[in-house]
Amino acid sequence: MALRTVHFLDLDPPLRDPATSRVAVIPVPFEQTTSYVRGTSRSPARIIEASAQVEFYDEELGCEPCEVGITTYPGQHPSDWPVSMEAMLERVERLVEQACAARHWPLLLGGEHTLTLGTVRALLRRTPGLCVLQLDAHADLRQEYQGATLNHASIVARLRELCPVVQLGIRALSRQEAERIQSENLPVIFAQEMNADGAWMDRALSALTGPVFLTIDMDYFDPSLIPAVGTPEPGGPGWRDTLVFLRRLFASNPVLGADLVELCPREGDINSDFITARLAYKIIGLRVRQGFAAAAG
Ligand SMILES: [Mn+2]
Repeated sequence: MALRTVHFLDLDPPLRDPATSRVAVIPVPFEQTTSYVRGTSRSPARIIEASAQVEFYDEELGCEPCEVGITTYPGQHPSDWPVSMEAMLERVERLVEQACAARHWPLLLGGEHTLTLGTVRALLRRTPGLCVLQLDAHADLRQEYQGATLNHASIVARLRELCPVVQLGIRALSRQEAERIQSENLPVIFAQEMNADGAWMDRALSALTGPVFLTIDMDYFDPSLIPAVGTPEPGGPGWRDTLVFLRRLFASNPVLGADLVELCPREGDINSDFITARLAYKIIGLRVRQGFAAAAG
């Protein structure tokens, strides 16, 4: 099927002009190491397609965040991308550097979770105190998985070699991962701790030690909300609590970029694609509310 929309929100040219846009949507349709249901490489194109149906007006923010300009980088299709992991990571690194140099706030659409490593490498060069906030059902702390050290199930183990990682919504992990979390006292908030009193939000926010890169594996959400993921895990958080938390995050911490990864679109399920597009725009709106400095940012 030919996709109708190649620009996030299907914006008109003035609102997606790279020269004036403050936000870049960067598609990364890379998939190599997914272990259960495959298909996340189709996700960037499907999210962008669904985004054409998202309202420009944000009812909570009371504005149209797209007025800051949102440019969509090319490369939505898997055939546009290299097949090797290292080449993918190098390209992601270069694109994020390019985005920062052009004063585009980067929002990456995956693709498998490994791409986060390329983004974090690029951002760390500019901001050595960076820390990562991961929303995910899975701890992803395996030293290696299926013979590879660079794998979607090992991504947080690799990120932790570079910078602190705070983990939220975790509810699937191995005994070894659980033991590591305990013995190293890692900042992990399990889904079962995310009670209505909201104390987990304070804990998560106080664990962040510097400017934040936000990575959201879509399997973080309960599969009743987002069924289209490769490895669905029951008992996940919902939309409203997560939005309350993200509002607090953006109100209290500089957020230098974000990615949404591991959506695995399915025929007949438009909810997952649309909700992911909506989340992408919500995150852009929250970033817009933080404000962009006139000269740099
Ligand atoms: Mn996951």
